[in-house]
Amino acid sequence: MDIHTAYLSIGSNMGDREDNLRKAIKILQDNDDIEVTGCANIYETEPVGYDDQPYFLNTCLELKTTLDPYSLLKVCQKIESDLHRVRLIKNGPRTIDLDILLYDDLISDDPILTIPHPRMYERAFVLYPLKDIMDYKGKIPEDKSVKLIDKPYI
Ligand code: X6L
Ligand code: MG
Ligand code: MG
Repeated sequence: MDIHTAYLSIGSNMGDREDNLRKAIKILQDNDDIEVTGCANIYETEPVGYDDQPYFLNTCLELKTTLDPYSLLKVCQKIESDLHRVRLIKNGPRTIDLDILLYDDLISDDPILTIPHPRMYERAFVLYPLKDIMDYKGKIPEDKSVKLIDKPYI
């Protein structure tokens, strides 16, 4: 079975945000088809897309996986439902959000799963953690909406 490299963005802005991130990472680590090979710092970030909601904690992960992109998406969606994500407001608060940013060098414009993630290169809350775990060649603009949470992680 081929082993693929994927990068995920994770975010939470409801309940115990850090615990939600950790629970999601633990579920991924416990999946026999996934190995978590990189874990970025945690950042506290201003909400984007819908202003009237709490600040997020965001991070990114590097995975090695035998799953194809759609099976990986299913795993992410199951984690969102297991951690009680409820969709009330578009772009609104959520206990957990897992987005597939990159999968090898795949380019897919399928509306169900667009890879690379269509807005990732504009979002400081994605780029700051991502640059912790991959050698990102692009320039990352300074952005005061993203603050490193300076403490040991896992
Ligand atoms: C105009 C219209 C401008 C829509 C921006 C931006 C929509 C971001 C959705 C937008 C627009 C999104 C997070 C977040 C969201 C997160 C932080 C999204 C989906 N998720 N803000 N906002 N962290 N800081 O994980 O990314 S909603
Ligand atoms: Mg998202
Ligand atoms: Mg999402």
